[in-house]
Amino acid sequence: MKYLFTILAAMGVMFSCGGRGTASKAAAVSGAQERATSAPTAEMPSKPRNYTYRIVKELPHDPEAYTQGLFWHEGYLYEGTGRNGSSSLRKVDPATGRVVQSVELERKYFGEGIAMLDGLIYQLTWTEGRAFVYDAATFRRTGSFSYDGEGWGLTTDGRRLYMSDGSENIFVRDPATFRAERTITVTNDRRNLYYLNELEWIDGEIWANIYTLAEVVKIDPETGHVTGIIDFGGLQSPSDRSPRQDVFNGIAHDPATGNIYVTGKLWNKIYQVEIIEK
Ligand SMILES: [Ca+2]
Repeated sequence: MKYLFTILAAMGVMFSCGGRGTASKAAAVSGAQERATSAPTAEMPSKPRNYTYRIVKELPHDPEAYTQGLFWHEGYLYEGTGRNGSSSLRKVDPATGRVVQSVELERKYFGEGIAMLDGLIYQLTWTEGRAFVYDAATFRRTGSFSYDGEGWGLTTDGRRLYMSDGSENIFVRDPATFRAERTITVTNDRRNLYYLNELEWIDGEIWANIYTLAEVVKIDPETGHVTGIIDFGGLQSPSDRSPRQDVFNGIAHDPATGNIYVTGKLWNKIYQVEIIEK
């Protein structure tokens, strides 16, 4: 029942805000409803731990940035933005929110998740089946790969790329070829978990936004089991909300400090947060 409610809530958000909701997304919701009735997998994980958060610091965020990818590297936030005609890769000074380096995507591309590995930045596109590769220092495009299906979130463990496509699957890809070597199917203690969106590799686990929810799940990359659920409800104060903003999206982690940052599409702030077990 709770799952049905979640699906209905997701549909409501999708069709009311119009963000990236399309006919294909509606079809995905319908498909997920059908799959939700299928039998659970044989080996069910234990119940995930529940977490909440505390805001440590509020940072400025460009309210025109439709955040689709976010990571931290050596004192800067890197952001991939979406929508046709306003998709970009940008390097941002976190203290001021100023964009210090950027490159635009051609109008036909809708930018999605980003990740940095071995001096290169990879950027997905939503339905165009193309991943762009940039020199991380110059933002010069050095190549691209094609892939099947949609591109949503992207992260890395420092060796491989981990990519979501809005389904319950995360694909482990070879950064040299973009070939999918392994598929991680994400499950909690009751069912498969769909709409995995923006990703972040944190301390040996994959953290994933669930599309349309202010919720992040922690995933064991070996088993796909959800080990924890972080509820980010109430993150924004009412005065920080704007009528045109879209859903919660974007997780970044600074491995040097352990700091964690989250934001949303067209939000005016990025929040440094501490995660607390309930
Ligand atoms: Ca991220």
